[in-house]
Formats: sequence, structure tokens, C-alpha cells
Amino acid sequence: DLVQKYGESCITTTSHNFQGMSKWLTFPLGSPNNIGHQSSCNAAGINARNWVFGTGFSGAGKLEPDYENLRYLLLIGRTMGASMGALHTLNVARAKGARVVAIDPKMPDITYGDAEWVAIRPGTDDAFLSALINEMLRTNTADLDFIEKGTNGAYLIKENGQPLTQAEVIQGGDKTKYVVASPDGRLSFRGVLRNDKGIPTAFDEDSSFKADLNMSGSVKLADGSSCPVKTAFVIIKETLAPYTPEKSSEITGIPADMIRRIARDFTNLKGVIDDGWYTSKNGTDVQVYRLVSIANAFNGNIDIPGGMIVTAAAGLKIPSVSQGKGPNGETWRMAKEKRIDKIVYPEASATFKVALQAAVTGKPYPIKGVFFVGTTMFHREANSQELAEQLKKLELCVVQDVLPQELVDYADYVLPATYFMERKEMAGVKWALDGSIYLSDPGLTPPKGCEARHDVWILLEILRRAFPEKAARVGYKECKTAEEFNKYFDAFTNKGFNKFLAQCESQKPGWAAKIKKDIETQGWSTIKTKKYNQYPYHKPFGTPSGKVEIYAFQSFKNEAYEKAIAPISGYIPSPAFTAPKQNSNEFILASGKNCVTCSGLNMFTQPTRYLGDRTVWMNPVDAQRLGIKNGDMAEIEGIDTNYVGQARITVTNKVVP
Ligand SMILES: Nc1nc2c(c(=O)[nH]1)N[C@H]1C(S)=C(S)[C@@H](COP(=O)(O)OP(=O)(O)OC[C@H]3O[C@@H](n4cnc5c(=O)[nH]c(N)nc54)[C@H](O)[C@@H]3O)O[C@H]1N2
Ligand SMILES: Nc1nc2c(c(=O)[nH]1)N[C@H]1C(S)=C(S)[C@@H](COP(=O)(O)OP(=O)(O)OC[C@H]3O[C@@H](n4cnc5c(=O)[nH]c(N)nc54)[C@H](O)[C@@H]3O)O[C@H]1N2
Ligand SMILES: [Mo]
Repeated sequence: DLVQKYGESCITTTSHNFQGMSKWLTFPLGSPNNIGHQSSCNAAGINARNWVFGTGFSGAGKLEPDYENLRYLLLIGRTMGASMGALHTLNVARAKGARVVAIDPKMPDITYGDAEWVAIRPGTDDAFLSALINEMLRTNTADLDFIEKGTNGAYLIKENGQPLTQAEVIQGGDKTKYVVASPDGRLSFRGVLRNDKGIPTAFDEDSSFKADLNMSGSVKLADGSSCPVKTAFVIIKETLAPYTPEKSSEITGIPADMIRRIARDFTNLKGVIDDGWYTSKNGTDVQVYRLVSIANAFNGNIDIPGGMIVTAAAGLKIPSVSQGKGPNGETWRMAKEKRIDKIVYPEASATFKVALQAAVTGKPYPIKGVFFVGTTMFHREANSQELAEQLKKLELCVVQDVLPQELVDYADYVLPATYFMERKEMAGVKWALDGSIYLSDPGLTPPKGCEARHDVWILLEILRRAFPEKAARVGYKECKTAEEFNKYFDAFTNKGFNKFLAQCESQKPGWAAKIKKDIETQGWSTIKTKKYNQYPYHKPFGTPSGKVEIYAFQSFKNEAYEKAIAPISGYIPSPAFTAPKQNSNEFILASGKNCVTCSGLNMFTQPTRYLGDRTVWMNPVDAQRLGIKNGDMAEIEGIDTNYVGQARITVTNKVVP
């Protein structure tokens, strides 16, 4: 009924990491609105990597610290308490003596052991990073060779902030080639070669040309006029110059000597700063993660052992559904609307909030129905009151989960899904150095009489009952039993795997049998071993220049972007919340996860009710001033949200004043 009245796009799906399943409803229906959870998770990191490393290098796990081989790791708003294997990998390096330093407003679990906790005021990480980079320059420990060759630091920038191109310097020159100068004033041009799909394949430059990082002067243009220029490196130096360790200390609360010591250790040990995962919601997180990447580039540790590396991918592809394309080569026309969040936040990977706002306001277009496929929402969104009001406005609210949770109270329909241990899944291994594939076998089958069904089966069956012709877009016909459905769905996995095996076999006879045996005996097989020193030494990144863009050329792809995401900037006071008044009862509530408390992964929530620390931590300095004792209950009100709640207070030095 809703589709008939308002069109396909009024139906939305969202999930925490199950977009791969929820899209089996939205896309064949014709709605573009399969919108993930990223804005509440790692969207800022994705965006920052996109700005510095470009298309193809921004996604989760594509760039990673070389946890196993690093010597020094700086964690900024990252705890490694995540149960995803990375901590175990890091522990290999720690056993060999690697040092770990966590910059965090509260003491993260990892620092209860031999890792160091450096306390920072929330929302000031960009001031810390600016000082770190500045200090590397002052002590002459930045890797200038890498900056000259591997980044766009030597590229000449005009007074309007935009890069000078070859087209401006010579008649008939190339608009996509940038200009560098030698210390004696000779010019050279740097660009990338692209294949017919537009994917960069190699650099187009004179590799023997040594560019001057500190050039500041003027260049004669093709029309005979003279153009004042500076290198990107000079602009970065000037932008970050005000952030001395002393200045940064005032903003961050980290002692100046400690900033100097961290800078020294970071460069001496050729350390790496983690490029994060969950991002604090300070409204400056893109900026912070860009500075993280810039600092890593200044340390010259890109794609080398122990640095920030590009992970290898196995290249397994399982036929699936995408916008207007089915798994068997089917095609159809999608609704004309754009994905709703992309209208409001075009650069962000996914901002589901826009859909819920549209359920209330009807703008940019009305959203009437949501299928929540494996997401708790009340964990995900900070403002529960606002969320509850938005949920009440939905005409159709469907919750598909393996456990009951708060969202269920707002649902018109609650649909029980099976768990990953009950279904077959084959995919590439994420968050790992080497490119591997794994098979997750259905180790369990739902007991007789159990109503739970495979997520995709539920979704396709709903689609079929409403629009059989749309279900046919993905070759789906009624499946009455789990066996019938598995036969339909697992065929895609088998097809993708067989094609993959054939490709491997053609490269190396006997390889297919080995992969099959690996999968059978251990559940996984490594296909591609990580090769170091590739990007950007031989292969370009996905940026306009192909280099690590320490000065973002993508800021100029749209006029509005230039102001929103400057090519380089230092400390920006948090625009996300009202700053607390000094020595008042106002404070910043910083949040995140640890080994026993969690926001994500509801499965852990029931036990954490009893095991986890659910109190608000407060520094003794504040507690004394406010007359609060350890264990007191307090009423807490959001200055910006007006949300009021009760919480028990733990008075502890494990959190900054
Ligand atoms: N046990 C457990 N493991 C999980 C999850 C879970 O819920 N429980 N969830 C999984 C998911 S979805 C994710 S995204 C990953 C996330 O894993 P991580 O990226 O490691 O993130 P968190 O563990 O949330 O840690 C965030 C830290 O940022 C700090 N912080 C808050 N504000 C600021 C600030 O302004 N500056 C600085 N420097 N620090 C700040 C918080 O105090 C907190 O310690 O974990 C995954 N693994
Ligand atoms: N204050 C604060 N808020 C945060 C965070 C924080 O650190 N602090 N972290 C943020 C982060 S990083 C994230 S990722 C979000 C996560 O928040 P949500 O997106 O709400 O994700 P989860 O709480 O992991 O909920 C996942 C749901 O999927 C269900 N599920 C598990 N397996 C399946 C399955 O196979 N099928 C189906 N249909 N359901 C399944 C689980 O039972 C669970 O209810 O929270 C964010 N919110
Ligand atoms: Mo997350």
C-alpha cells in the first residue's frame, strides 16, 4: 500500500553490518534506500581516508596499521578492546617489544597493562596532532624524502589555494598534471596514467626530478603573466606553525614535554598512528583522521613494514544484487529518487538519521516504512527521546533480529532471523594483512518448530507476496522450506566460489585443489600475501594526484566543499556541542566501548548489565567542587538535547577533569 501511494523510495532498510542482507529487499523493490549505520560508527574515518588516499582506499580495513610488525602505535580514540582479532595481532608485536600509547579522555583497558595512557580533553585531538606534526618539522625528523616523492607536498599551489596545472603553464598542457619546481627554478609535471575505466595504473612523472618542498615564489604562465605560488608543504607548515607544544598543551591538557617526547618516540621508532574505527562525535572527526594520515605520511611509514599499510584482497566475488542489477544478470529501472541521505550529506558513507528525520518532516522526500535488519537503534543513536518520536511517526516499522531488544517495542512486526552459525557464508577476510577467503558453515540448524528464518528469505518472501514480479528480478520464486531457500541462495556462493577456483587454477595448476583442501580442513585459505612498498612507490592511490594528499585537492571538486573541508586546517573547536563553562557543573560526556561494556553488538548487552561498569566517571577535582561522592546518583541533563537521565557516579582519576 505504501509503495503504491508514495513510490518505492518511501521504503528504507538499515542495519549494523547486515546491509548485504537488507539490500535483497530494497534494491529489487526499486528503492535506493539501503542505508547503513556508518554515521554512528566509522563514517568520519572513511571520509578522511577518502580525502587523503582517495577512492578505493577509504573503506573499512583497506588501510590498516601493520599491527603484527609495528614498533610504536599511537591510538587516538581507539581502544583495541574490540573483539575482532586486531588485538591478538597487535600482541605479537607487543611481545617483541612494541610500545603502545593511547590518547583518550578516559583510561582505556589496554593501558591497564604496559601500554601508556595519555589523557586528553575531548574534542581537541586536532590540536595534539597539529603540534605533533609541527614538532617533527622543528626537530627535522619528518621524512622529507617521502613527503617529496610520496605526497603532493611539493606541488605548487596558487594564491586561491588551488593547485597549478600543466595546462596553465604550457600551451596545450594537461589539466590533470600538476607542477613542481626544482631548487634552481626548473619545472616538472606530475600526473597519473589511467586505464579505460579511469582507474590509476602508474605515475606519469620524471622520477629523477628532485622537487623543492620549500619553493615559494612565482611561476611564468603560458599567457606570459606571472603567478605567485607556494608548495603545499609550505602552506601546511604555515597552517600548523601556531601549534607549538605549549599552545597545544593549553588546548589539550597534555603537558608540552609529553607532546615533545611522543613526537620523538614516534619518529625514532618510525611509529604509526591508528587510523581509527569508531569515531567520537565531536564534529571535527574527519579533520582529526586526516591529520592522523598526514602525520603518518610525514613519518614516511606508508606501506612499509610496521607502518600504515594497504591490505591485500583475495578478490572473491559472490553474485549478488545491486541497484538495478540482479545476481543472474537481470536489470531493471530503479525509482528516480536519489538515496535520501546522499541528498543531504553527499560525501558521507551513510547517514540513516536523514531517513528518520524525513519520516517526521517529509523532506527531502517522505519516508514511510523502515525494515530494521539487525540494528538496535537505541544503542546506535545518542538521543533516545528524539529517536522514539521519529519511530512513532513511521507508518510501517519492521524489526528483524535474533533477540528481542528495545526497538521491538516500536515495531508493527517483529520477525525472527537465524544467526550466522545457522547459515552458509563465504567472503574475503577483512582487517587482515594478507588476502584470504573463509567459509562459515551452518554448524547449527534451527530446531524443529522454530520460526526463525534466514534474513534474506524473510525479505524476499515479503517482496514476493507484495510484488511477485519484483522478486523475480533476483530469480526468487516461493520457497516453502529452509532447504528450498538454501538451495536458491547458496547457489550464488557456489557459483562465485567455483568461478574463483577456476581463475586461481588457470594461474597456477593445482591451486584450486589446495584452496578447497584449506577450506575443508581449516575453514580459510590465504590467496594473496601482502607485498610492501607498493603504494605510492609504484602504484598510485585513488586521489586526483595519485599521491598521499597531505593537502586535499578533492576540496576543490565542488565550491561548497572548499569551506566545509578545507585542503588543510589545524585545530577547530568542536561545533557538535556547547562547550562546558569552566568550573561549573557542565561537562562533556565522552563515550566508547571497552571489553565488557558495549554500544554495538547487542548480544553482549544482557551480560554487561550485570558485569559491565555502567556508571559515569568523574575526576576527583570535579567531584570535590560539586560535592559528589563516589557512588552517588546524579541527574544529568543534555545541554543541547535537553535529555534528562539518572546515573551513578564513579569518582576516579581514570578520566580527565
Ligand atoms: N567488546 C566489544 N567489542 C566491539 C564492539 C562492542 O560493542 N563491544 N563493537 C565493535 C564496533 S561496532 C566497533 S566500531 C569497534 C570500535 O573500536 P574502537 O575504534 O577501538 O572504539 P572504542 O572501543 O569505542 O573506543 C573509543 C574511545 O574513544 C574515546 N574518546 C571519546 N571521545 C574522544 C575524544 O574526543 N578524543 C579522543 N582521543 N578519544 C575520545 C573513548 O573514551 C573510548 O575509549 O569495536 C568493535 N568491537
Ligand atoms: N554512546 C555510544 N553510542 C554508540 C557507540 C559508542 O561507543 N557509544 N558506538 C557506535 C557504533 S561504533 C556502532 S557500530 C553502533 C552499533 O549499534 P547498532 O547498529 O544498534 O548495532 P548492535 O547494537 O550491534 O545491534 C545489532 C543487532 O543485530 C542483531 N543480530 C545479530 N545477528 C543477526 C542476524 O544474523 N540477523 C539479524 N536480523 N539480526 C542479527 C543483534 O541481536 C542486535 O540486536 O552504535 C553506535 N553508538
Ligand atoms: Mo561500529
